[in-house]
Formats: sequence, structure tokens, C-alpha cells
Amino acid sequence: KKIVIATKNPGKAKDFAVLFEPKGYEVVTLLDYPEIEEVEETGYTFEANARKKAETIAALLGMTVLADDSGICIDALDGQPGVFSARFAGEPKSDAANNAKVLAMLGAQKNPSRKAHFHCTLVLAHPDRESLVVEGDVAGEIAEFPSGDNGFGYDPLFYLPQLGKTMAELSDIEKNQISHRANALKNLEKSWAAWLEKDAD
Ligand code: ITT
Ligand code: NA
Repeated sequence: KKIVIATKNPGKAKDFAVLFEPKGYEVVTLLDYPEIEEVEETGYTFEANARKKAETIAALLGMTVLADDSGICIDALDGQPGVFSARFAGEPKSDAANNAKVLAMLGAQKNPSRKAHFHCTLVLAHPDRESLVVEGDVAGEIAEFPSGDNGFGYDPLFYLPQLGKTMAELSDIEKNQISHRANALKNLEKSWAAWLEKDAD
């Protein structure tokens, strides 16, 4: 069994491998299709962007495709960077610059709330079907400084008080038991079989 994920982000690709391989799936991503250009994310919602990525690539490949649009939403920044998480500090996309920008913006506030959450919207698309949309979140706090080498993106800044660690200090398996991506996938599993069956003919 193969699952095609419309992502070019190696960190996400790794998360999806950890999530799907135990279920017997081989994960294929756009990193395996270098000739396919990145789908431009013009939307202002996670759903719009995930839908665009999934539906564009499903039409192109003529098969079922899953896409992920995700980001970190920080209370003291009114939910920023949100859908702009990937390029918060501008081009070229840099995780280190994004983390530094978040710390600088919080540092400019007096006693900011450190509360934040990661969000993930997954869209499952097929050229001949209505897409399936699900979401997942995980709550945490923005640490005072980055720590940990695992994961990607904002993981070194995302502190989980109940675990006493940042997301980047968790193993791949631990991250993918509690992450926004894992929670979205649990929701996908609830409706996936029915979605596959419904339009099977
Ligand atoms: P694709 O569109 O190719 O999938 P992308 O990185 O551009 O890759 P998004 O537009 O969905 O994906 O941006 C998501 C950004 O949110 C990502 O680049 C990270 O900065 C952040 N992010 C999402 N999930 C994360 C996670 O599990 N850990 C840390 N940061 C995450
Ligand atoms: Na993207």
C-alpha cells in the first residue's frame, strides 16, 4: 500500500513516515517527484491551502493524495504566524530565522502570555471525489530559548509543560503520538474508510 503526500517539507515527510509505516503504508512525497513544482499557497486559511495542494496534485497524478497545511499560532501574537508559519521571517524559508523572529516579537512585549498551539489541517483528495477535510491541534508554550535537535520548524521552541520538554526534545515516535499531525490523522482515520467506500463505484 502506498500513500502519496503532497509535501516538499522533509520534516513533514519524516513525520508522515513515522505515522504511516506502522500501518503498513509506504509513504511517497513530492520529494520523490522533483519535476513537480511547489503548489503556490495563496489561501488565507489552513483548509484553503491544504485543499489546493491536495486537489492540484491529485488531478496531476490521477490518484488519491493527502496534503497537510499546518503552523504555529501564538496567543500573544494574535494567532500569528498561523498560515504564514513557513515563511514568517521571509525568503529563503529558514526555521532558525522563524524561531528568532518569534522570540524577538515576544521579547518586545512586557510579560507576554507564552501560550501557543500547533495546528494541522489534512485534506484527502481524489480527482473524482469530494475532498475529506480534518484537523488536529496540540497545545503548548513558547520556550524562552530553542532546545532540542529532533523534529523541524518551531519544534525547538514549542514547550510541552506536561512532559517538561520541547517538541524537538522528543523522539520521532514520541512526537508523533501527541502532535497536531497525529491528532489530525486520528480524525482522518475515523472517516477515511467510509470516504473510500462511498464513491468506490
Ligand atoms: P509543504 O507545503 O510542502 O507541505 P511547508 O513547510 O511549506 O511544506 P506549510 O505551508 O504547511 O508547509 O507550513 C507549515 C510550517 O509550519 C512549517 O514550515 C513549520 O514552520 C511549521 N510547522 C508545521 N508543522 C510543524 C511541526 O510539526 N513542528 C514544527 N513546526 C511545524
Ligand atoms: Na507550503
